[in-house]
Amino acid sequence: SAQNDSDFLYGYFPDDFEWGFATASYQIEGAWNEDGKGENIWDEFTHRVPSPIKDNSTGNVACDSYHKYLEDVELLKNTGVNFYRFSISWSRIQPDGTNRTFNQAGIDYYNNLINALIANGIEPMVTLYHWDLPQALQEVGGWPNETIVQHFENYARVAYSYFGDRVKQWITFNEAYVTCQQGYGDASHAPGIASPIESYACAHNILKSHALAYRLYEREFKERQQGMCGITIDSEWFEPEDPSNPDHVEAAERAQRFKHGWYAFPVFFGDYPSVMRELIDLKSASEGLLESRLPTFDAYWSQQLNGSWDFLGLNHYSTELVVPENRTDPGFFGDQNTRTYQSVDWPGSASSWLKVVPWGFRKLLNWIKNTYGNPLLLVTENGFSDTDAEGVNDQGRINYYRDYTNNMLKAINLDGCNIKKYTAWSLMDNFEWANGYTERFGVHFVNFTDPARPRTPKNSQRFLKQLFADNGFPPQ
Ligand code: GBH
Repeated sequence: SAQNDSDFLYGYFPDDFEWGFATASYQIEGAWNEDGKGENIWDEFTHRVPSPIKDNSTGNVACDSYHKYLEDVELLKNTGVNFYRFSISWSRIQPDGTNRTFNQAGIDYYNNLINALIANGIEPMVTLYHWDLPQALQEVGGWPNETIVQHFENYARVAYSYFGDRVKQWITFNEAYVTCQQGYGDASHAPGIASPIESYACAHNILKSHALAYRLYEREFKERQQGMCGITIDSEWFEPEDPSNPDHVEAAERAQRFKHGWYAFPVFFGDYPSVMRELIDLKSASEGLLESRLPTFDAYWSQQLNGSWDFLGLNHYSTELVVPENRTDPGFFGDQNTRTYQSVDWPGSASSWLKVVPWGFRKLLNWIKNTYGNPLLLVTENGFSDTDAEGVNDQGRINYYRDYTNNMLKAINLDGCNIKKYTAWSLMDNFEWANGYTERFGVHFVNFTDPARPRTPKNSQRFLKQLFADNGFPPQ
């Protein structure tokens, strides 16, 4: 069956396939208040008392990549990558998030990093927004306030202008789902505001911001700089609990459209999935609301959004089983009329949500191919967590990478999916958001109790180095 991973596929990725690692500014940089950087929402969130973070930690120092970026470039070079995906800390270059402020030291930092990458033959891939909103913008309402859309376009212009001569891969947003659902839905992430309304408003303004940033690049930079701009959307694979039951199959498709389609349908088709529109409108009315909790795009915004991609970025980690369930709890989960869970038979990781289900990756890649017309897809994150206990002997991570990339190979070579890059999360252990330093995702071990933050290659670093060098799995 498709769910049987024993049929390992030997063979190679296409000749032009590229490999890299991803990180994010708040998770690695540290230097939270150095050289003119403004405060951001993760600084504010992690500094709350009592701490909302599992181990009470912060990203104040993290991997100290603000000072150690040349070492990071060495690690990348030693692993033989084609590219490096990192994100820009918005408040490092615009301390209050608007055109009223500008910080040359922040520009210098990213210029130095980009130049070091290029000097070592590593292509930079830049994410504009990986969750660290300037605090000043949060204080006027953050993503749910529409005025942010113009500020994001202005910020994008600064980034394209200063770095676009050398950066050819732009990702506007990393996982807007997490920004909106963890930031405003369950409030486990900054800014920690629980609200069934705000998460949809947040998504709406992020989508508009993406559209403006994409159109700006297309209009003023693309011809001269010859780069590409896209968005990274995260999704599990949603598998029906009982694939022979049409109601389960429909519920799984609904879950897939709510999670991935919430962001991707506007970008590919100019509007939310109709199943979201129908269900949320209906539920809003039955709650006695005068307007739907799901906002509407007018013709202008629909047009700006429609086709606002040169590639689709995908972050994928795990799979969920789905059953239909009539629900009345307002918000993203209740609105779907589904219940999801993970099988106890699936191997785990250090993260509660991350079960190892390699065949789900192949199914999701095929769903994307079929739903959006086989777009150019870049896998912008995929990875596995363990703890201090495993140290550098991370066989679980090796198994995960082997089996997930093998399913991607099947998706490309057997199913015809148009995938051109694979990005492993992550280059090194780092600040894992609400879970602090208790979960490790790196292929380099970082000692967070040592002020020098030494990085040590794990066994998985050697595994991926070989995979990258071979560009596949040489027939045995
Ligand atoms: C990605 O999120 C992020 O882009 C990256 O920054 C992060 O370090 C990496 O994955 C690993 O998590 O703890 O049960 O409340 C992946 C999506 C969002 C999935 C947060 C887990 C928390 C679930 N993740 N979510 S829970």
